Amino acid sequence: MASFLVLNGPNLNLLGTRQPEVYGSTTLDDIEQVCRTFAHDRGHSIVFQQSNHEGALVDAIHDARGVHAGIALNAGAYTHTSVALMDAVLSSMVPTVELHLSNVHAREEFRHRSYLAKAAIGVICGFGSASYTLALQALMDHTKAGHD
Ligand code: CA2
Repeated sequence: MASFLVLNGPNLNLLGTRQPEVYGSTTLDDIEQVCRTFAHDRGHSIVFQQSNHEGALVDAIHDARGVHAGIALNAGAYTHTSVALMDAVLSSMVPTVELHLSNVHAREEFRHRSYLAKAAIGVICGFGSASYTLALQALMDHTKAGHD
């Protein structure tokens, strides 16, 4: 049994309440339930967190070392701006999958750049809330394959 951290960045607490045409009507609580069930059904557990603060996200990534087998990270807009989060993922050495609800490559140019992608084992985007379970599946496969 392994534990995985599902970490969410700024404004994702608003999911399901605004801009449903872009982000759908599923709330972050709904996504947490789906992730929890998905992990439990496969004999694993998750810790689910959200913060609007860059430093708190850095702390959560640091604290994951030695505790979680992997991180499913939707860093929201910090994906496109934050060298600090990239450095945190690199220094924690916890396998991390970058994920997004929307297909960032089909959106504005500024969303095409990701600092996190340099540090992540892979990137999943564009599948709505299913991006979360796809990211967890990728982390479980990675862990099972014997990577650290
Ligand atoms: O598609 C994703 O998951 C994003 O990470 C979402 C971020 C965006 O900045 C990234 O480029 C792609 C934005 C999250 C904002 O979520 C909201 C939810 C409801 C209403 C307003 C914003």
